[in-house]
Amino acid sequence: MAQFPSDFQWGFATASYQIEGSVDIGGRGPSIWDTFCKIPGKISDGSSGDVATDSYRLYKEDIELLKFYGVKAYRFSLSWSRIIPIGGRNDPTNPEGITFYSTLIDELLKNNITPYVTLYHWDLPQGLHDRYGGWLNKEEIVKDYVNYAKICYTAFGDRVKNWITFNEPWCISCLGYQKGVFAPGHKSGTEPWIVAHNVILSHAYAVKLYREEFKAVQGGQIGITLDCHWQLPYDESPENIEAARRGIDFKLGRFADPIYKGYYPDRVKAVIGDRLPQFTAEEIAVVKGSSDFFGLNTYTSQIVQDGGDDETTGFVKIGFTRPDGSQLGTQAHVSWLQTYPPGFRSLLNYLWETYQKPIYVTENGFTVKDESKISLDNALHDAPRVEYFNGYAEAMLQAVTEDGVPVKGYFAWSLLDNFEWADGYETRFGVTYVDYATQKRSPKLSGMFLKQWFADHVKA
Ligand code: PNW
Repeated sequence: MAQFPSDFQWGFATASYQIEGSVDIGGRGPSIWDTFCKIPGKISDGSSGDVATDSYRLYKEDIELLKFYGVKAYRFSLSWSRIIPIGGRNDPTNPEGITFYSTLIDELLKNNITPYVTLYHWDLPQGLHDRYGGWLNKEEIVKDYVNYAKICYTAFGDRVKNWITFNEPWCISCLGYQKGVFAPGHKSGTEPWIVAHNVILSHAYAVKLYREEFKAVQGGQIGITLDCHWQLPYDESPENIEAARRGIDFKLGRFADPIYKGYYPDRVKAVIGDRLPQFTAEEIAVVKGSSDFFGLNTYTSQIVQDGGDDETTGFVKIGFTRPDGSQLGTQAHVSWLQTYPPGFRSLLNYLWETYQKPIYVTENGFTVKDESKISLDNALHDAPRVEYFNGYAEAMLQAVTEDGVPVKGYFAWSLLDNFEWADGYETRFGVTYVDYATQKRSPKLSGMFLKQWFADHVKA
């Protein structure tokens, strides 16, 4: 049987605002997501992360679950406003918040689970948004983010050896500042490009600091996580083949090309023109080569056609229907996701050919249609999620063992059902069912499946 090498990492991913709750406990300051959830109509079920899976209090239960699934690693994110409640470089830190994460890290290590820590998974301190416009203000935000990163390296870097600076800059900029469906809910043609630029710079200067002041002593690695779905042209027409390339550049290349190659993609420059900020020579020298690995979040593939009016996609129409009317795969609870494992293998090959960095799949997962509406017993028998993970895990194994792509780790999204942003709690991505009335956690079949699959497919 084909297997991954023995040092292959696997586990589950979560994010602070989606699981912690306790938003005004332990000295935490508010984040832009606390504020955003209070705007009527923004969250489909009117909910928020106020309680979520209550993991700030129940983190030991979460670690028990991780042990039960037999993981080697766990990816979670830090809440910036738990560590620095207002957020800025001259604002006080919160010792209680630092102790919380320190204890979590110790407990993981005690159980032989390697922490993979994301510094920023979308919950900007509200204080910085109010003070100077948050991600829109280059001079301030880069310095404040680097200061926050420094506090984290200092407090946790003796034990944390795997750092992820940002989760999904595309979602931060396009969903937060262009479509307005994520915090802070802006709708603008210029802001997403400014925000994306400032996120790239914040990432790069935080990596520079780690490499110059911490890496030699702490010996860790640091990189960024980008999100991308594989794009298949609708047909063989030159316009649609070109649309698929442009779509990948607008989703991924706009971040990956500066970071791994040192420049914005031509296809993006051609469309965005002078709305695309420029890097100074000094900045681009810091940005180029600023990630030790390729962190990838991927959920689906898309069938694309030239045209439409959506700049976030690069003026590419996205669907799942082939010319003959057939669907790409099994439809998930959310409209943007269908199961298609071959696209995952293609994407892994594309990333390795294009960027030549070892890959960590930092998120991959599925949400079963109507899982919130069926009985607990039926929800626990999540066959479509098992089918999804089986297909994606096999595709990744083939990419590694047959195609030679260096995938080093895999984190399924998610350990638990949790607060699914604008979709609230009805959309469930967990391999563990959460009864929100009692906070009782129950493993689903998919969790059991992954436990067995990785036990079988990673060399001892
Ligand atoms: C990711 N899309 O977000 C996030 O990193 C997670 O926090 C989230 O829970 C997970 O995927 C599931 O949605 C995405 O519209 C948000 O294509 C939106 C999209 C993809 C991923």
